[in-house]
Amino acid sequence: MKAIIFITSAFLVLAGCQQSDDSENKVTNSTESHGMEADSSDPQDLAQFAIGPNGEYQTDGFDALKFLTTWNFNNLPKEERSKFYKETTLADGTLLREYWFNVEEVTIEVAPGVFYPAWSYNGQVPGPTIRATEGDMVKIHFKNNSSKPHTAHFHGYHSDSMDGTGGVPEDKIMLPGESRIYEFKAEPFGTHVYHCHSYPVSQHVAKGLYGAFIVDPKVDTRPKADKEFVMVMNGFDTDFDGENDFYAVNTKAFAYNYQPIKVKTGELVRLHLSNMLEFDPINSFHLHANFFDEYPTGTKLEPDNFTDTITMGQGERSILDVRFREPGMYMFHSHVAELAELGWTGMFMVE
Ligand SMILES: [Cu+2]
Repeated sequence: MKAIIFITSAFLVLAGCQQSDDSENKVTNSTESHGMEADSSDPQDLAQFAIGPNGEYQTDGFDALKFLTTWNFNNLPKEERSKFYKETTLADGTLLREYWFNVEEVTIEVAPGVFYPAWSYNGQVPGPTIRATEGDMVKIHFKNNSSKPHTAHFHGYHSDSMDGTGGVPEDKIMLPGESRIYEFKAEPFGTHVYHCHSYPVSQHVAKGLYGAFIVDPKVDTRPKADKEFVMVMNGFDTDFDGENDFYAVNTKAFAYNYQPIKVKTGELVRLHLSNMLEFDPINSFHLHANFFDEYPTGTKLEPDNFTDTITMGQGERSILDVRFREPGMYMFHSHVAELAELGWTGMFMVE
């Protein structure tokens, strides 16, 4: 483990030292951001400097481990949560789930000591995970607190005025400082995504405006999951040349190498996996020493596939169900090896 961490840290810190001349899109290195002294010419120094005592790196406040199991702001204390999420039962018995989202420009840490000027929903990339049950009403109050026009386009059924593309006049693109509401019924059940659809969409997605949108089936005949994890595959073009320099699941390169995902033998682990990677046409997910049931898009109650590797284009997603037979450390990564080497690699620690 230590060897893997050292090699990957050294490599990615080296890669992150590329600097852009574009002042608006400037990537800061950790020396500037922390205001502490480190010799940026020595990748080992920077790696030690950036990674915490438990293997974590989260100087931007984004905890990749917590993100796995966070939806509907369930990570926040009750009072704080009520600022972002509210449930109301309507007169006809329908559950209304309301969300409050802000579009904000923030600096995020995409690899130890590598900072990226992102565009975000609520200050995080991926944005907050929305989770509803089939038939619920979902209402999102959006405010654009950034300097560019943005939207939110949800996959799923909705009217054209709620499409988040500006395709009809009622479907308002939010200019800086503007607000609007998106409202629709949560359907069909499945693991979906949402993302900004302002133009150029490639830029708005690459900068970080996307998240997971899970709709659980009303009647669920699948085996009950013991643990569920949200995984959004993504990447970051930190030198702004139109190609990604770092790849990950849930933003932080190698995060689940530093902090492996803990599960138990025999329990059913359900992954809600989606691909929001810009610039690269193909992404994939491969699990070592095991096989999983795949429910493509999560829209059926029976798996369509039993495999150890799946391939996805942007916007595709799947539910993956897996049980581990033996304790141990099990790697998962993109089977596009270049992506794996540039950050999209993690570990399950099976106990
Ligand atoms: Cu946008």
